[in-house]
Amino acid sequence: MRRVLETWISLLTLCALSPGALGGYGLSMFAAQSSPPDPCYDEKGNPRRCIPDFVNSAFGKDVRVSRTCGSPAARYCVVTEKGEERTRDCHSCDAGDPKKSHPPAYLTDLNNPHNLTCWQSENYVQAPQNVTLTLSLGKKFEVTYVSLQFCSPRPESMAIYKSMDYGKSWVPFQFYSTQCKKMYNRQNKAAITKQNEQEAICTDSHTDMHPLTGGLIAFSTLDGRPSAHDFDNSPVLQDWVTATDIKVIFSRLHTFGDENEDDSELARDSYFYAVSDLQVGGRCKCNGHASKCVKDREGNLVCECKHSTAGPECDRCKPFHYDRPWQRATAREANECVACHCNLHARRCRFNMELYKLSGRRSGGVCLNCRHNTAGRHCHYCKEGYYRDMTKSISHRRACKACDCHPVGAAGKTCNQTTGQCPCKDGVTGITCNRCAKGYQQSRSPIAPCINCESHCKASKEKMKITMKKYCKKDYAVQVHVLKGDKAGEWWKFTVNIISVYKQGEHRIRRGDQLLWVRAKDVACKCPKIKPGRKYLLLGVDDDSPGQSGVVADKGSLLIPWKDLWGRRLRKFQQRGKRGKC
Ligand SMILES: *[C@@H]1O[C@H](CO)[C@@H](O)[C@H](O)[C@H]1NC(C)=O
Ligand SMILES: *[C@@H]1O[C@H](CO)[C@@H](O)[C@H](O)[C@H]1NC(C)=O
Ligand SMILES: *[C@@H]1O[C@H](CO)[C@@H](O)[C@H](O)[C@H]1NC(C)=O
Ligand SMILES: [Ca+2]
Repeated sequence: MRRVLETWISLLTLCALSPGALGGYGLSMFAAQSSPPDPCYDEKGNPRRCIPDFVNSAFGKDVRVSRTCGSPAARYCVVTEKGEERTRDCHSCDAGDPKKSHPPAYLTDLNNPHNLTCWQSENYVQAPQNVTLTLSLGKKFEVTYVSLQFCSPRPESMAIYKSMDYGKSWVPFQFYSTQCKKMYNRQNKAAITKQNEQEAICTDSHTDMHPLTGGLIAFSTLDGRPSAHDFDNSPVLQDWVTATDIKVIFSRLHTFGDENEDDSELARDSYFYAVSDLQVGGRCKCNGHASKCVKDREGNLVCECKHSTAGPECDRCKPFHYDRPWQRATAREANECVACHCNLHARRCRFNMELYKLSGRRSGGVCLNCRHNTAGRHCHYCKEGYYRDMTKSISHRRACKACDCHPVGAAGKTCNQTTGQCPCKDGVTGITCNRCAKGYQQSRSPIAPCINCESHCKASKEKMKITMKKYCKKDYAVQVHVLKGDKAGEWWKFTVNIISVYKQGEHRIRRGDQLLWVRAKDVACKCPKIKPGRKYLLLGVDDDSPGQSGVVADKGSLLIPWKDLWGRRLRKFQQRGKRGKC
């Protein structure tokens, strides 16, 4: 009977929890002789669902029991049936004598059918009859069955509870009673529908009297629950079978009405609970991301997580693998966690649901603290002030180079991210804006470091001829000998000797040494072109000189290398001018 039941339970388990797992485990058993392949990956290395072995997770574990016989030592009698006759076989339970003790350890020791070891409670006739067995599994398991093999008659009323939080709170798994309503306020054998799959039911199916002793109570967690065949897609049932702890409470003995007989003292000696084997069949819960559970450094049982998952149940993604949300593996999809794409420039990232949805549920990772001067969701471009070095891949540590924009020549510090081109001021060129463009002259002005002489000097193009018209237009006309020149900020200050004065305007010009002021810009563009040691004819307009004294020449002035034959011509102009011919 027991063997048949176990087979039935195992089959149910395998069908419900791991479709296809039979084949998988069969394969790995054959391959185990060489290096065992990782069941969490296929031959090509692709991730696939993997599940720890089905085990009796109660085996060898400590069970806390509220009442055990033997302290003090007490008599108990075992009733056996031979045909119609019942006989009593009496012994002593003595916790101090190993041969006569029935400790809780016998609940989960090796179950040898030829030498049954039984835990046993005190004797009871009246209430209180509650006896509690509490078992901690040490971590979350997906429990397929809870079974108890009795040495005594099976209890009349009994409840199985589970905890998912290490014993902080308990929820009922299953009730057994001949009086479901009275004992547990539940209907006998209530129907389970899709709406109440996570509800414990009460049943009297255990009350079969045969055998009187040695009977089995086995609760199959998924039996009769509609979504059991679609376990992968039923979070409700996945939750229902999950437990960290199991508690069994025996609430009423089976007394068969004996307690009313004359020999009640004798009857009392045979009223106790005794169990030879408590089993909790299931798999270490790893959500399809581990094929085994191991002890960690602190001695706690944990899943050996694969598929880039982490946590005691592989119930989250491991750090830096947040490109999509964590999911349980199914038979069809491994649902492995995916690393964020950060081009080797970030060590941390976070998940963003909005981006994930926008990407068509493909990618939602956002890199944090991009290093190596990169920026962006995937650290995939260069941050402000840096540009891509196209000779290196984007994942290279030196993929981004500083813009290095010239402090004077550039209009800003941010260059074009692909070309590295800095924004240059007018007339400035070069990647970093470090030189003047063709046709431009360096001016040393920080505002306009390069000036276009061509347009700047337009007015002084046809300068080499001297006419009466030109003579008339200007305020003054002098012959100068340039002695030396000095830069003075925006200006050049030339010391000149005024040789002759042909014309003058409001500003009086005397012969002899004078200062001649010319804008630096004009000198840079060579309009006028002026060199110390040479003599020039200078025609200009009255302008306020930047110094205390002197004349000003600008781009509108005419500064023409002196030719001796001009002396006579200018005298003529001078006389005509005086006659009012201008
Ligand atoms: C039965 O099991 C008990 C406890 O493990 C042991 O002490 C005893 O020797 C066993 N008896 C036989 C016959 O194997
Ligand atoms: C016995 O256990 C049941 C639950 O199975 C509980 O409701 C009841 O209060 C307990 N009785 C005593 C006396 O502890
Ligand atoms: C950067 O330079 C490239 C190539 O000249 C150009 O296509 C792009 O528009 C520039 N980007 C910016 C922001 O100016
Ligand atoms: Ca045992």
